[in-house]
Amino acid sequence: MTQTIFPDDFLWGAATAAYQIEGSPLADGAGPSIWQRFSHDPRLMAAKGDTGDIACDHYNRMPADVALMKELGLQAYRFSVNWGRILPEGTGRVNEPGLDFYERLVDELLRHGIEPLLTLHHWDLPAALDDRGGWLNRDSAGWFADYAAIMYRRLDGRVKKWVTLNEPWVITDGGYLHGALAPGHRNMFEAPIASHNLMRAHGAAVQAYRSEGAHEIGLVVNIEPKYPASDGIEDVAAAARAHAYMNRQYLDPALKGSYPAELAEIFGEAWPQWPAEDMRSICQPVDFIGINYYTRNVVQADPNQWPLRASPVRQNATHTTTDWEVCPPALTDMLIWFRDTYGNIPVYITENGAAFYDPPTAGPAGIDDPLRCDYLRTHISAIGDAIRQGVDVRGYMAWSLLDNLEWSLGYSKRFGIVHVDYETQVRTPKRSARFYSSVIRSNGGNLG
Ligand code: PNW
Repeated sequence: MTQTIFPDDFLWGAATAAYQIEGSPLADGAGPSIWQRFSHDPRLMAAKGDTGDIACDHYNRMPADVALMKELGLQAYRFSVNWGRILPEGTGRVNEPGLDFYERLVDELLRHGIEPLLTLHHWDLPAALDDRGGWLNRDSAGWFADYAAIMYRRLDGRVKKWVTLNEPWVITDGGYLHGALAPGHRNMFEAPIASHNLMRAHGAAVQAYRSEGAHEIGLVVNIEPKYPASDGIEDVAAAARAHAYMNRQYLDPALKGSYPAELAEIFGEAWPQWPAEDMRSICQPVDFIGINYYTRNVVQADPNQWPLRASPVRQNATHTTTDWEVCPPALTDMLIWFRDTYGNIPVYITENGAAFYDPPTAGPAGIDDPLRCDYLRTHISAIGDAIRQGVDVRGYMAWSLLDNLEWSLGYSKRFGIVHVDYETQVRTPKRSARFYSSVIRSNGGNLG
């Protein structure tokens, strides 16, 4: 038995999101989401024809999927709730069969000794709310807090770890600035408003939790460290802008109550003056921050790049099939930066993983995915390095339990530690799943 730096109660798990795995998006009275609309629109969806209609059919196969989690030895499972299953119109009337599904999921997890981490919103906004302006409507903070309170009342106690939003940066950058993700807008004036309302929604849901719930709640952000391509002041300033835009835009208001000054520089006249009262309502004490880490960026100044005036410089390194550089040491750097900037708030790595091509058929030992095994091993080691330097990391969730719908890129990008055959819905653990099981069994003592 080798030594481990991971605390005894370190939580090892895997993550998914509702629209990416569930299928049956309109079953049992659910209302459509913006992803239902977006994926069915060939003008918007990059992977035309791929939708969440069936996905991994998890909605119908949930008990077997939980049994698989148990077989792999997972201690925790991070999933998200599709808001439109609970409130088909986004507000008002509650749809009991939708609530029942998540209640059954939570009970099944607990019966197997697996701790649920529940994300309230992972991008599938009810379409009915998009019709009222979606995240551009100031009322969205109240809509979200009302929905959140319904979930707290039903599940708090059984669920002890709650996440308000998954990756507000991706929602606004993809959904409102560049249009690659739902709802597919491309508008520099909308992006800051959507971001701000998302953060108001986060703050309102945390406040509602303090009156309804008794356990832990936090925010999940994606962090991508930005390194300047040279020591030149232009590149250094470009990296600082990229860092403020992607990494500090959400953490600063949530944890410090202010936005980075660079945002006004980036957005110019599209950046409003926000009321001080909004900033106070956003900056609510949280119990943890969830960090999703996939890659880093080396950044150079680029006057043609709208609106950041910065662009990434491709490195000579292994890249995943989503073209993300594999760079584990940047994960250690980022965790230390987080602690030094915001204080030693408990952190969960709520997503980390990689899309790689898997061999077309399974061999005798299953599906061999050496690059994904390496990715997991080196990134978990990088977290160990941060813990050794005093960062309070409490858990790790591999992205993803299952191959699934990679949003606008469809089913071609496989992030799963478990392979899904989309014709038969057969699940086959890849070698990375077996490797990860051994990491869990040894509490990270087998990393070498
Ligand atoms: C995350 N980026 O998305 C999401 O939380 C998952 O639903 C998704 O499947 C996973 O990562 C893999 O992509 C991200 O451009 C999308 O930096 C884009 C970025 C980061 C995270």
